[in-house]
Amino acid sequence: MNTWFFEDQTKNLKIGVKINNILYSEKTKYQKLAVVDTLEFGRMLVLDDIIQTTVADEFVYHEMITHVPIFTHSSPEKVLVVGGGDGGAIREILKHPSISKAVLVEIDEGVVKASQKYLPEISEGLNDPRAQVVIEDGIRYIKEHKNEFDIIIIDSTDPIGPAVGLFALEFYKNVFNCLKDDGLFVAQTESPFFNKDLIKKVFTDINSLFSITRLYLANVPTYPGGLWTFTMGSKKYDPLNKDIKDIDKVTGLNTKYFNADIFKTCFVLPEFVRELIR
Ligand code: AG3
Repeated sequence: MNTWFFEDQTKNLKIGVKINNILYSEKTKYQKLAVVDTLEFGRMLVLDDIIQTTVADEFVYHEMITHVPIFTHSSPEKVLVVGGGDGGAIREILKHPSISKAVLVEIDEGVVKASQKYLPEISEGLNDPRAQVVIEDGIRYIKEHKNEFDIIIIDSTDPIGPAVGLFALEFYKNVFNCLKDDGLFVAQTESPFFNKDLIKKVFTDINSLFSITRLYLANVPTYPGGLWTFTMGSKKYDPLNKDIKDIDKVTGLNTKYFNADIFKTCFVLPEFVRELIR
């Protein structure tokens, strides 16, 4: 078979992935969902024709969206993930023994179900007794919970359709209020090549609410441009002041991307990215 999946990464750029077969597809209440078996990246979750994660490269994104905020905080116990129905972020969070509760709020139950069935190596953390899955609109959940979480992780889709509200100032205000007094949050904030205006706006908005705002980078080969940004808003802890010797002492994380040196260097930005947040 010689079948290809294409994602329009921008109006003028596509990524093509050769596929073995389509394992599952459905039209959920919110979006088109598919799990596809690819030759290069293994199984891949696709929502509305956009690549969300693949078995081969998911570790980069899921390790970086979780371990960076967790090590920035001194002693997190309660973590909330908004979106991320595949469960990859929850799996990483629960590698930390200090975490007593990890709540996943995903709007689309179809994503959780398909991931549990077809992507067990990504979703396995959802079976942990410390994990709680809530099928609800994250925007509403955050509005209704105040002063509750040490860390919030916004593991959203691209800023189109239902996810637009997850990149809005109004939402970040509610995130601020949902966090404890020393809380912090991280959002995935897209490509520094193709989403410049979004990154600028999000950074400015977060910076208007939180005393510390930091942007960091990781390389995810299946995302547009590869280079990917994450933006952190923090009430008290600054990752730049973290003593990375503490990170080296932690064992058992079994990460493939994240380590103490990466914690330090992911905040080192190339000139064109610095420019975006100046
Ligand atoms: N969240 C989606 C990141 C955006 C990918 N964008 C794209 N391929 N155009 C990832 C969910 C993984 N838990």
